[in-house]
Amino acid sequence: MTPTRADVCAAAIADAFADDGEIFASPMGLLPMLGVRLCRLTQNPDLVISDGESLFLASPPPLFAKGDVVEGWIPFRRVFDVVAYGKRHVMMGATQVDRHGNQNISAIGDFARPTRQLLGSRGAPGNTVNNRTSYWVPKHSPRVFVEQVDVVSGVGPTRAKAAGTGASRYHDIHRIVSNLAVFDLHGPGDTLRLLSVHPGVTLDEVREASGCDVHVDGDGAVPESRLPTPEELVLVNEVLDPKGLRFKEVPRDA
Ligand code: F8G
Repeated sequence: MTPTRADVCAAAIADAFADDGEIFASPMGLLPMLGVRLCRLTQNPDLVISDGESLFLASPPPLFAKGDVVEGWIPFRRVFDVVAYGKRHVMMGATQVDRHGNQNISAIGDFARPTRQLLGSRGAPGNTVNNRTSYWVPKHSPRVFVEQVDVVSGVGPTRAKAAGTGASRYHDIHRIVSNLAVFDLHGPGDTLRLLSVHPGVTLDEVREASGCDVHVDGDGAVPESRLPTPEELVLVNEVLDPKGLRFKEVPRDA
């Protein structure tokens, strides 16, 4: 089985949850859900997963399929409790994400008269100051990776530190995974740092697709994101996503 770009993204997302231990994983979106379920079946069997609505599941079902064994109930009001005490790693989307790790899912343009109204900030503020938080970007482009977001929904490290220990003590933007590469925020001054480019993607392509500077450590040689193992490929293709739903988000021929 030849790994596709979507499979590489799923493996990169699984790696982002690999060292979390027994916490509540909250993937928002298709590839994040696939990567979290892959991680639960391979690297982190202690990861607590849900059906994305209100049920904790004993084992990860295929994407959008009903879970067979329910372990618990987690309605929205209880999610807020979990958000408050932090045993959670959420991977949200990001309509915009900037060089300082701020995320926008709220609106585009001037807040008083936005050119586009989006989802709203939802759980992003509380997530980023209380829990480990990661982002998934299915279409890496200069309008997503920007110098400064139009509205701060998810808070980056510099703003969290400026707001004081209440906002910075548990702040942990862990990974930003896009269809081109993997990043963290350990560049100079807590800025975007390129960790790996997906196989077939060049550093120049990442730079051209980013509307802000991207820090690269050392001499500029960037590792490649790892390929999924044969076991992971079987799990993705035959167990978790046999219908190939992941290709709706990251095309098979990417
Ligand atoms: C743009 C851009 C851009 C898009 N720049 N323009 C244009 C300029 C585009 C379109 C138009 C629309 C804990 C918790 C919660 C909960 C818990 C508490 C959360 C209870 C749950 C509920 C709650 C947050 C989770 C996410 C989703 C983040 C995304 C994407 C999308 C696409 C996939 C949904 N850069 N981009 N445009 N939610 N969002 O040309 O213009 O804007 O664009 O954690 O909720 O309250 O708290 O959305 O947008 O993580 O992932 O936004 O609407 O389809 O159509 O792409 O074409 O109309 O002209 P979309 P899209 P036009 S945690």
